Amino acid sequence: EGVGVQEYTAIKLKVKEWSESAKQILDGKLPEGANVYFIPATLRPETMYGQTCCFVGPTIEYGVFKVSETEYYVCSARAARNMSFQPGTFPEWGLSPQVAAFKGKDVIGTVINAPLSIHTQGVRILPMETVKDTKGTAVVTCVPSDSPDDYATVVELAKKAEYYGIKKEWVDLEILPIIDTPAYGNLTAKKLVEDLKIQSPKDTKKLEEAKEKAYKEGFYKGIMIYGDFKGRKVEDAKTLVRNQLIESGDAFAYAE
Ligand code: A2H
Repeated sequence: EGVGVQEYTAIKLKVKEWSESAKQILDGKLPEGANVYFIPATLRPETMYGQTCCFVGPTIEYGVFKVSETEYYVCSARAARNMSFQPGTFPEWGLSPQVAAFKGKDVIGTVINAPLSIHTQGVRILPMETVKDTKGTAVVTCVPSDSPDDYATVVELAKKAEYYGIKKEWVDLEILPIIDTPAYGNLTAKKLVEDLKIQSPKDTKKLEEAKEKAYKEGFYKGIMIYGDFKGRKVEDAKTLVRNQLIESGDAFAYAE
């Protein structure tokens, strides 16, 4: 990753309904009325309209960390530690310990609210084998229109829903066109995954290429075709949507 600092936006996805195994693990560990958030780190806040689910690594260990009397965040211990050194996230770190732990697989099926997403009824926590514990918060919000990794994973999950222990309808949500690009149209990730004949999320080399192409084209040549900044360049919309999400309390800055 070099010496540069990566400036992420951490989005607050509020839990609406825990999976059955999560309910058992969390029993008695959270106060009545506590709000718990999964906090994916993203480089593309302007795409949040198109969130269709949120990924965790099934074998990764997550903690539930107390932020205030009423707010708790789900992320890796590594990310929580990083946040404790950044202003504005954990004001009382040290007094606000980890209250619970679970594996990603324990929370599959949990329903969360994804800010700005057109899927306002809520989206599901789903497994992604390629999530890294060493990057961001180890939680990844899924935008299949613009992220080749996300698109390849939802195709795989839909194809083998039973194998992954999920319901097909959890993953089979409408893919919203958000950004139009000269080279790949308005579903950049789908187009690149198909053009490069990417067969699975494990086609790492081809996915690297798709990611690179999607990012360059989307970020530098893309035009927003959805949301409050429709008609604006993606380069400009990124900051505008990020600021909007932070102001509404639905996101915060996270760097590492
Ligand atoms: B991005 P960089 Cl629409 N493991 O957000 C695997 N991937 C992770 C991760 C982890 N622990 N933490 C974050 N990510 C993903 C949106 C998006 C992203 C779009 C298009 C491209 C894209 C929706 N998913 O990233 O290695 C997150 O996915 C392409 C690079 O720090 C995050 O932004 O450069 C991005 O990777 C961070 O990757």
